[in-house]
Amino acid sequence: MFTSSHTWTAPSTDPNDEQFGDIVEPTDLDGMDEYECVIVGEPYDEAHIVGRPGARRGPKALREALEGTKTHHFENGPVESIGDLGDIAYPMGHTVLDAQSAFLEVTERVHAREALPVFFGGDHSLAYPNVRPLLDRYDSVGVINLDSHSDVRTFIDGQPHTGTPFRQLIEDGLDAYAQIGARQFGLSSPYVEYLDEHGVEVITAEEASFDIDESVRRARAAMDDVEAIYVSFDVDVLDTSTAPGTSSSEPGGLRSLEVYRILRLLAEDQRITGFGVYELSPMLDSNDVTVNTSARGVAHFLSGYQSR
Ligand SMILES: [Mn+2]
Repeated sequence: MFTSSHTWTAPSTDPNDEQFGDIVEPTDLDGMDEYECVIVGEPYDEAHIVGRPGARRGPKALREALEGTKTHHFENGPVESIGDLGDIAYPMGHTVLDAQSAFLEVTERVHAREALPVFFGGDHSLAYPNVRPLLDRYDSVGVINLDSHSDVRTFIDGQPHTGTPFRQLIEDGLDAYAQIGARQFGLSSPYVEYLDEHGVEVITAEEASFDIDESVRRARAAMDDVEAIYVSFDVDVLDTSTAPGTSSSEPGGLRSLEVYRILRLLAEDQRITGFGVYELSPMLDSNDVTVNTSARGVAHFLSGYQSR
């Protein structure tokens, strides 16, 4: 079910340094509840019917960047208690529907445990299997998606793809959906109508950049009545200049500092039950800027979560 994909080692030779490579430990389904948060790699990118593949290399790149990142946050202290389940093994060459079902069989077992799953995608079609088990486990569930795209498109040739996961979840009964980072001129009118019809809270990148805390307040307000919240971090929420290493990079996006504050504040919510990073494509990257920026985003989320 899992392949162990990475041996965590800290590159620093200074004995005073503590990096994620020093603290992340391999674990399995039976042992994962010894940790507060557990990494789950998902090296899959075959849902790029629209867009370029390459996100299958995201989990490895995220682990490598994170292991050399120091654990200390000035206000929250050091991040600790992180396990790594390894990667969910799935062969290539199947339909996206089959892939989502196969991932779902594993994510159901991960969500059945107490530790917070931290999914390292992979393309954004994985948000469906990563969130779907929560709909059965809680009375009401909301998603806050940091993304330039809304991902509520219709199927193509009967298949889901990277642009469909939140429509799939809404149709399965997702109670609340908020998007932070939507781009002007990035979405077609029929999809805007769909968002309006389903009461989705859309916070543009411009609004988020203008007032980060107000944007977080709006996203939280949209989650007012839900019992469980999943946060999805599609790295293309970042501006093209900060994040060229992603399939569908969009201009007019957020800076790294803005995304870090949003992630950290959202993670402090007591109802957080899952987190995922998506669409990191190292082959498209320039000087590892997207990889390093995204890994630091993971650190901020973990820090916020552990400060609750
Ligand atoms: Mn996106």
